[in-house]
Amino acid sequence: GKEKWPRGDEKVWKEGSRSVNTDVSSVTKSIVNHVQTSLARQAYNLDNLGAYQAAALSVRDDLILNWNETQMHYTRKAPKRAYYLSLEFLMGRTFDNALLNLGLKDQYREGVTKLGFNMEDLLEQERDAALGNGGLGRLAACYLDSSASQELPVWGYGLRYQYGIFQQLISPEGQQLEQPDPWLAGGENPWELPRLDVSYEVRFYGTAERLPDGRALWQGGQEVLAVAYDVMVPGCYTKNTNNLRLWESKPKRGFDLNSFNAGDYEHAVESSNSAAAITSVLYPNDHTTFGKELRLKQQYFWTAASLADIVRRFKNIGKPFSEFPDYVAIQLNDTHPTLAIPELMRILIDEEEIPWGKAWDIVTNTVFYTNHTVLPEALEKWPVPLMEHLLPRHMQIIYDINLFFLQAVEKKFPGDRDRLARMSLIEEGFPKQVRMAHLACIGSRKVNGVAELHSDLVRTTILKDFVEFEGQSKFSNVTNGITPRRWLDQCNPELSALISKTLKVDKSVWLKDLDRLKGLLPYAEDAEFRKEWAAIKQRNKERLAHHVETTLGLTVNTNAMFDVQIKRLHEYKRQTLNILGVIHRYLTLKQMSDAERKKVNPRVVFFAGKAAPGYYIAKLTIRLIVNAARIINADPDTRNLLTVYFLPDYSVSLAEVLIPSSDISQHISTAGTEASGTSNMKFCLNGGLLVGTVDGANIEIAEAVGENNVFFFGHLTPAVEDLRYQHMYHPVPVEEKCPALAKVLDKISGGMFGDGGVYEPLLNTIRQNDYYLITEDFDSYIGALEMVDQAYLDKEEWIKKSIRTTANMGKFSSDRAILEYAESFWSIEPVKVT
Ligand code: CGF
Repeated sequence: GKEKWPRGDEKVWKEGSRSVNTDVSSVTKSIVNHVQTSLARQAYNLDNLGAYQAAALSVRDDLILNWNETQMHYTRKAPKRAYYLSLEFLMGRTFDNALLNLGLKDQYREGVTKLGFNMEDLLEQERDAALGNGGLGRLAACYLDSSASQELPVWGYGLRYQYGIFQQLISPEGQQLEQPDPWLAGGENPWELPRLDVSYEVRFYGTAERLPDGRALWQGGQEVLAVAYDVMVPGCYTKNTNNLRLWESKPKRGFDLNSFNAGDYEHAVESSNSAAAITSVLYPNDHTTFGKELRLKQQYFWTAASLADIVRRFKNIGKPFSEFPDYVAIQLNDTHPTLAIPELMRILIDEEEIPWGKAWDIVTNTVFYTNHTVLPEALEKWPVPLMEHLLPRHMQIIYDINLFFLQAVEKKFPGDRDRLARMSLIEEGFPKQVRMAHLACIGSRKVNGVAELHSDLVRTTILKDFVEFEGQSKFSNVTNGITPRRWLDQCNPELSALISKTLKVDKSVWLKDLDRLKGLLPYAEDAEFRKEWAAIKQRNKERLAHHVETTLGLTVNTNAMFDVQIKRLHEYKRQTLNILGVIHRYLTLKQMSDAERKKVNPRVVFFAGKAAPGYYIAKLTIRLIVNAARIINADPDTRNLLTVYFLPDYSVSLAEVLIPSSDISQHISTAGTEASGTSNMKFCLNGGLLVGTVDGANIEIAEAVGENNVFFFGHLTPAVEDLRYQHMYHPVPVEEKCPALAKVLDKISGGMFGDGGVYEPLLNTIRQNDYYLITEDFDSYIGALEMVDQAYLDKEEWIKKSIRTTANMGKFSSDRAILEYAESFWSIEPVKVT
């Protein structure tokens, strides 16, 4: 039945309420209104930044309307919801994305033009929200976009860091320098709603006293406040606008009055600083954990606030806790939020007075865990003494979980002490450590990896014992995906338009049903279509060249093949292999006659990516790239044929310009080390071909687009362990194993790119035990690049490959991935806002 109007005159309310601005004149009115009132400015003194801010505020109004309606609708319907807990959300810019998802880009472009501005200039004003390191954080952002677009009731929970990932500068010597990214310093962030009324107290330290009834009393220590900031996440061509709730830490009472009275002003200010410090900075490490107390504090602060919020929302529905898993699914993005498991146990047992067994049932039916890496250095462990100190009650709960768990293991495998030691939540040693992946695994209903090969490796290596104990069915795979909204429609508008025109389908349809791209396949045979396709690639190259020219003052040869490797700097990703390959190419070119050189296809190699500030070898790789580029680009013999650029400060926005321009991109990790990779998908979706190892999602991409459209090389995963063993016990010098590589290394040592001594530590990683198998894969890598050159000579055939690649990328939409999570894990359904 119709709800009773809550207050006042319904008619007056209805007359006063507005709807989303959909025509140009209401858009311009709204922008002008924001210029005059929100910004207190006028046409006379309005610059691009001001115009962007006013336009953003205008879109923000629209988002708020949809967001409000969506949240109200979800509350009324009370469906089962899923919560995506991620310490990183690498959102990038919002303005363009919001306009496209709302279907308002054209109206805004026209409106902004009428007001005397250029849309592209305004888009450039926005600063990236860079609250993530790389793939894991960007995946979370894609999943939010897909959840909203598929009208799924999903919320994200994260932290509102004051400082996102550092800004990368490159010194003249080629050193990476880091600068803080105070992304909020510009004032208001139009894409978030501060919810100062939504806050929770979070406790650290203190004592936990066990009570006879199984509960415990945790008291004392430090209490801080978690305050909510809501980021609106618009779906594509739907009203559904989901929520990303980010927590900011605040001191509980602002200042400690007792300290003031005691004349201890400094102490009072200090404690407020220490509360604020919790969410001040994103840790800039991808794949390494350092056991820093502040990082553990961040993890607990965020999981505790999120769970308090989730439990409160559940209680509002008025159902008994036994039904909690029917209303709530919690996805752990990696082990970072694993404390959600003991925290939910603590809430259920200590606060809701639910007995242990029932509480454990609730937890293990609610929580799901995604693993993103099998690299040993990335598997999170926390020292027991630190846990005991910071979270005394949680440590008790972890010990109890471990006790029950090991009893069950012992029952199934009597007397197998090695197995117990391997599976325990506690790793023996000095100090003892809590193994977070084990805790995440046994506390979850399902565990998944992020690509087929990776999920197999999870099952057969790091969690093998757990599969033997709990059975196969708990362990599965969800191959990662990317949102075609940002990674095609937004970053490559011309290609998007060509696709709509060719398929004769509106983009609102195919962008949400990406398998429709298959309809492009017959057009690979159409010469006219190929011409259009190639022309768009060419214009995207020019767009990148223009960007490089305006930001770095460098001229790029747009007639060359664009060869791109952009990702975090890491030994396993082997940017080193790439730059050594580039130097090999340079040496080969140098030896050629003029006549031979005439036959060579020009190539421009782009690198971009950040290294963790403490990762010495990765930083040396950057230095080698920059210095090699300096010498190579200046050589008149070769510079028409080979140039190299390291583009500083890689970001989502830079990726949006780089990806559509690439002819070929490199995904060349040592087999078995890259869990999935997601930029590989972005390049292929934009018609770039891929050179790569048989690793991560490369394998599934090749299955989808056809192996003849991918350039594979290198040893396969099963060989890797054996090769490493040989390197350890039967080393063969590089000169013998791979003379071509040895020559390259000698040139570097000999000072071709500046003082060779600088690079010795990097070169020694290859000469000594070569853990990432560069010597083993070098020849086949060079072979693969030659195949690329060969294939590129036949332009028409290359374009066909490019078209077929895009056409077959439907599987890699994050819509497919999120629907797999929704259906097979979370059991949630779309709730459309009408
Ligand atoms: O997660 C990664 C990425 N570096 O953030 N991992 N972690 N941890 C993997 O290495 C990538 O292969 C993967 O694509 C990404 C998202 O699952």
